[in-house]
Amino acid sequence: MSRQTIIAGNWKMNTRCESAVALAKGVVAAVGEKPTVQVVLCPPAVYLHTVADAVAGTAVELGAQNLYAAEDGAFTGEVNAAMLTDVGCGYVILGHSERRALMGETDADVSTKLHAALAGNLVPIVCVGETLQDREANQTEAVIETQIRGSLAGLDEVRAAGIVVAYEPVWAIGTGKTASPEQAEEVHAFIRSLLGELFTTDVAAQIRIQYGGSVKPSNAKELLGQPNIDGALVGGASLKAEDFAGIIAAG
Ligand code: G2H
Repeated sequence: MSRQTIIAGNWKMNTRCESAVALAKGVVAAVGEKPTVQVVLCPPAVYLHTVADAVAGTAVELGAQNLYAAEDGAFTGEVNAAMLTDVGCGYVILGHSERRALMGETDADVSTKLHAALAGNLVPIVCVGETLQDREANQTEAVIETQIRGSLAGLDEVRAAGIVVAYEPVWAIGTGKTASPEQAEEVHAFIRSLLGELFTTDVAAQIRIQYGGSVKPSNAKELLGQPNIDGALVGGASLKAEDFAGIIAAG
């Protein structure tokens, strides 16, 4: 089963109007007209529209960093799936460890958002990952299994095939520490076998699993060369077009 590599830039809470446009245009220039990998930019919500304009008519796609799982209504400060598709998003990151840690997002919240994303025609990028404490206590697989089962609760096989999972070990996020290709591959293979249990092996073989956590041009090739690593969710290194381009080239 061949899965198209997907490289997504998670800009987190960075950039301003001008720098967001410059960065998006820099990525567009680096990517060219027909990239062999899929490239998605996830700017802050307030700049989605601006970045949508900057990438319009190019191969670069747009994603959001979060959504609120409700129809329009009295939800001050929130943004729903319909609004995200309205400004051109095709993807949405869900359950990033920063949101889990800082905003208290639970697996149940992620599952609710997942269904809202799918109902709104957005491809969810569902993030899971263990802390250093979990890893040192040999709890990596148990933690990942709980997150996957909870975050994907209620998902049927047909829709499951189209989602993206991002494995992001919390200890590797923004720390400069990267999981070794072997460490990452071990967890990716575990996730795929778990997805096979939850759905079917055929569906599991279609689901793309990205690695995230201090991905940079110097480590991307080895990570992306692993059989179960189908892309990267890139934070810090997505904020410089040349670094992000280096990662795309490695895919
Ligand atoms: C992990 C990643 C992007 P960074 O959060 O999602 O960030 O590449 O800075 O570790």
